[in-house]
This record gives sequence, structure tokens and C-alpha cells, in this order.
Amino acid sequence: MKSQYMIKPMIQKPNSELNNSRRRFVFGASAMLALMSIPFPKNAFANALSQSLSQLSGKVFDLSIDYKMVNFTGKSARATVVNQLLPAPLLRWKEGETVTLRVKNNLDHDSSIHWHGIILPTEMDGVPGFSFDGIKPGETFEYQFTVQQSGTYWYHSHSGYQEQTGLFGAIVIDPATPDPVIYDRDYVIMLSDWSDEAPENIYAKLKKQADYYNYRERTVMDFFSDVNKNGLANTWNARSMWNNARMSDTDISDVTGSTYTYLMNGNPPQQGWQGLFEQGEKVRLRFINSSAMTIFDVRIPGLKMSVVASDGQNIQPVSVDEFRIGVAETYDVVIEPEVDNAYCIFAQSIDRTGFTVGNLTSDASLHAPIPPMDPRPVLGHSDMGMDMNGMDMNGMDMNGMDMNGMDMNGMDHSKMDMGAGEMSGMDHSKMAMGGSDMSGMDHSKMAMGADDMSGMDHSKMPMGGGDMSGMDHSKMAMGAGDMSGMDHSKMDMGAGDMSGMDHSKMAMDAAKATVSGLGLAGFGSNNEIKHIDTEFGPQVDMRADAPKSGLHDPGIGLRDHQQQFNRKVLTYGDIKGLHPTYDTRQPSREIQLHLTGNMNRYMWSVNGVKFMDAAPLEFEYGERLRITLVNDTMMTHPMHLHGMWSELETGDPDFIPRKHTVLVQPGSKISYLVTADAKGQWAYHCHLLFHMPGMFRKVVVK
Ligand SMILES: [Cu+2]
Repeated sequence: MKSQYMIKPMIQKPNSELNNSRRRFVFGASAMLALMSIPFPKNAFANALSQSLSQLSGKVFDLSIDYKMVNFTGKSARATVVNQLLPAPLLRWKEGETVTLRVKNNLDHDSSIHWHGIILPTEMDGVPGFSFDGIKPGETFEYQFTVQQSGTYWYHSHSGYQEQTGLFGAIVIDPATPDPVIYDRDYVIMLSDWSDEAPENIYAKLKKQADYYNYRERTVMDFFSDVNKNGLANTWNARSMWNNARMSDTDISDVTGSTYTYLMNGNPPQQGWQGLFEQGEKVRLRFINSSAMTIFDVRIPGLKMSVVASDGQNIQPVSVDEFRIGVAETYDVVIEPEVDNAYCIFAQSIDRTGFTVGNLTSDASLHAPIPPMDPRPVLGHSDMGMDMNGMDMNGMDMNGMDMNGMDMNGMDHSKMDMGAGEMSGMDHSKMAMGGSDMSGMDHSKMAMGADDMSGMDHSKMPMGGGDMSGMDHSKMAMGAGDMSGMDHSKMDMGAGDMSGMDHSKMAMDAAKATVSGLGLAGFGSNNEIKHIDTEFGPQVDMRADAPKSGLHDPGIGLRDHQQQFNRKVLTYGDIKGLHPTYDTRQPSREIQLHLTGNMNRYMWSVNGVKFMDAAPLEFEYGERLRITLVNDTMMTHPMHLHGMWSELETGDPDFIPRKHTVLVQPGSKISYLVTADAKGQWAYHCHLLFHMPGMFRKVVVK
């Protein structure tokens, strides 16, 4: 226990400017409360010019980039726009056609447009320094490429902070063959974050004080309520841990609603976006998160959403009530709204400091009420990659824990989600279960996904005499978890009555269990998590020693939504490609990359090395490889690889979904496969705009 623990610094900031901002925020929050407690003003949509996206279609497009004064907050500020629009015009292409895009830069700075998620030649990718030199002031650059895919994508500037000031637009590509998704009407829903502050100033403030925009540190009142709930010792330990790590347990986002106004298709919340539908229509909503820094949680109260595409690629439909969309990700959902009703499309920021809304109705005079925001999330031990899930309790001595005679009959482990559990290294050696009555234990919903169970040592776990008849493992899916290395050799199951144990549907597919750490395509990595030398030093303030898989975790702030609100939240583990896996080869190697940083100094890096000092990553043309990302920070990072698909290993080798941007959760790991089928130089980076200077790599395919 650290004696220098103080409450004061957590509730008071010496910085007077900050105090002003705090007052502003408090005002903002109460204004928001007022909004939430009453239905949407009846005339809000009618009075305001609820902006819809303007669309350009065809094969040749003229786009011009300009500055423009806009007003989203009551104050006017300068934006960067395309054809005078924010968001930029929606471009509608057709799969198989060759498109030409003439982009004129009327700014007094270099500019560029990157076609996000589009498979194209490296010189058309629009990244200054990699693909081309950028577009100089007054010049026009002509992009031309053949469209080889269909679905929902977007485009944005890859120069400076232009993306934050409005330079982003949607791309919808209609498929060459009949669309497997059935719908009568579609809308693009573009989510973004606007600030009147110049992005240069936001970044400068973060460099000076990383939690500048975070005024939600837990207060002294929270402290006493935690004491009541968890006891003094536990609260004290948790608090001093956070203090030692010099982080706040509510630092979910770097930049928050204290400066941001969240927009839906360019409409601030007080105005909202509106979409109409007619009786019996299936409506396809194409969500695009074109924010600079904001991850959103999206739901439509009263409606199930069938998620049909992720990052433009069709997936096997998943019915959900809510989903998280990382910066740069896209999700298509199909809904079946009822006529004479209005629905609120509600997107709240991950840190619950603000939201943006739309009204979906068959009758323009109807307006859905805006739901309250969910409670703010609080970071826990597991977000630091410390697995406290009753599994790896560092330092806790479970030796001699005597479970003899414990009646485990009727134990319900149904909500014990081991999906993401890393169980390697578990030592059950002295856990005596002898004599326990385990009949009636229900493991039915105990999903063990593609867990790495290698290294589990059950050697001295005597189960002698235990009555295990009646244990039902039938739905205990153990996927193709690597169980090599599990040592049951000395697990004495002696005279236990195991008759009646039903393992019949326990798909262990032993043939698939592999001995190598590489693991099979579709199931992710089995390799040991290693922190290399460059990860040690003042540039890195945290290393996840027991990162869990991010696959089945809805994410910070969403984990209890099923139990609390009965909302099914999409997880990556739910996503399976609609199209069978394109490249069925096994990966021939794996690159483990650690997302690192020093939160307090606002420095971001990969493997502890910032972009400027890093050698490029080299892929061999044609190779099939795996990338495993380990998040050694408290932030959720959306990682985007240009030029090639990121094939997320969600547990089904036959239907590996393709993505272009993958959220890596705090203290977690995730794996995807890449076929290096595109020669050239490609960017690979965190899509949080202010993380990009450090958390960035050049990928060279040759
Ligand atoms: Cu990041």
C-alpha cells in the first residue's frame, strides 16, 4: 500500500483554464439532461435544415477541396470541405467500372484523398510520402482505378489534420452481381466529431496535459461509495494502483464531448438527421465512423438490427440491439421499422460525454424520444491486461484451497465467459476437488472459444471420488483451442463416477489442435506474448502481461448491457464472412506487434518505437501471414492496414471475415491474416488522428 495516496489531485485541477472548461462541460451536461428528459422538440427537424448527404454517381468525378466557414455550435469556425460540403459528397460507384477522380486543392496547404478500404494500386492510395507527393496548393491530381469490390466505404484526407476539420465522405459501391442483402431503401449514416478548436491546438493541449479533455475523474464521493461496495482495502488498492500508473480510471477517450459536437450526416444533435421510410420496407443503414478520435456505440431503441456487412464486406447476418463502431469502421444493418412510428438512431461516444441522433419515421410529424446515455464506463484491472477473472490472480495463493466436500451440485457457470480467457499458465495443482458432488453442474453456455489452454497444468488436481455424472458439457464449445501442452497426465480421476458425463457435442476436433504456436488459420495465435527490449523505457508506461482475446468481449462500457438492459451487443466473435475464405492457406509466419505508449506524455508507438525511428515492416509478395496485435495501453485503438485485407480470425476457418480496420481493446490481443497480394508501400496505423504520428508503420510488399 502506498502512503502517498491522495484524493485531492483526482478532484481538483490547478489549471484555471481547465476549470473554465469544466464549467462549460457541466453546463453542456445539464443542457443535455434537459434534452433527454423531454421528447425531441416537435419542430426541431422541421425548422432546422436537416441535411442529407448529397450524392454523385457515374465514372468521372470532379472534387474540389476548399476552406469554408461553418456553424455547428452557435459559433462560426473554419472547416475543410469538398465541393462546399461537410461531409463531402457521397460517391456512388459500380463494381467492375473504372473510376476517375480529379481532385483540385484550393487550400494553402498540401492535401490528399485516401480511399479507405478500397483495393487499388499503391500510387492511387493517396498517402503523401508513400503513394505520391500529395496535392500541392492550386494543383489537381487525377486518381484512376478499377473498382474490384462492393459495399460501404469512405474517403478522407491523409494530410495534416484535415480529416478532423471535415474532409471526409462516403463511398457506396453497388455490386456487379445481385446483392445478397435484401432491402428496399438505404441510407448512409456518417458519424463524426466536430470541434471549433483548431486540431493543432487540441493536439498541443494533449501533449501538454494528456487528460486535458477528461473531466470525469472519479470523485471523493465515488471513493466512499466504492468503499461501501468493495471495502476499504480493495478500494484503496485499486485507487493506489491507478495513482501509481498515473492514469485515471475514466480516461476512455483523449478528446471528449467537452470540445466535440458529434454529428450525424453533418447534423449536430440539437438538429438531428431525419430519414423516411414507407410501410413494409426493409431499410439498410450504412454506418460509417468518420470521426477523428471518437468511437461510438450505436442502437435504435425498439428495433433489432440485422448486421449484414462489416467494413464493406458481407457477413452472415447477426441480430443485435447494439454495436460499437471504431473510428474508420463501417457496419451495414437492415431494420424493419413499423409504420406510423418513429425511431431514434442513437450513437453515444464510448466515454459517454456526448451523442448524436437521427429520427427514422414513416411520418415526418413523428419524433422518437432520445434515450438517456448509458453510465460512464470505468476501467478495470483486465483493461490493463491483468487477468483477474478468477483465473490468474497474481500473487493470490490458492494452494491448499480445499474444495473437498464442497457441494458444487447445481453450480451455474452459464455466464462464466471464458471466451477470451487465456488459460495458459493456470496452475490447479493443489486444487483438491475430491469428493465433490459435481452432478448437475451446467457448463452449457461456457464458451471456451479458441482459447489457448496450452500450459494448463492439472497434474495434481485429484478429482477422485467426485461424482461427475450428470455434468453436461454438451454445448461447451471448445473450438479448435490449442490444448496441446495441457497436462492431464497426473490428473487423478480415480474412482469418480463419470458415467453420464456427456461430451458428445463437445467439439474438440483433436485433429485441429496443433502443436505449433502458430495455430491454425481462423483461430488466431497461440504464440507466447513477448515484450521486446524496445518496449522497456520511459516511452512505455504499461505492458499487458496477460492480455485476453478481444474476440468475445463487447468492450469497455458494454460488457453488462446484456444483463442490465437485455441488449445483445455485437462482438467480433459474432462476425463470420458470408463468402467462403478466399485464401485457404495456413499462415507461414506471424508478426506480433505491441501497441504502446506513455499516456501521461501523450506519446504513442508500436513496440515502443515511434514511426520516425522505425524500420518498415516487410511482407513478401504472395505470402500468407498472421499479425497479432497486443494492446499495451488503456485506450481502444482502431488499427488500419492499407492496400490489403485484414482477415479477422473469429473462430471459423471457412468463413474468415475481411476487414480494413480492427479495434484492439485495452489490455487485449487480436489476430488477423493477411495475404500480401499488393506490391508497394502501404500505411499501417492507428486511425485515431492524434495517435498517428507515433502509432504508425510503413509496410513494404516486394
Ligand atoms: Cu490509437
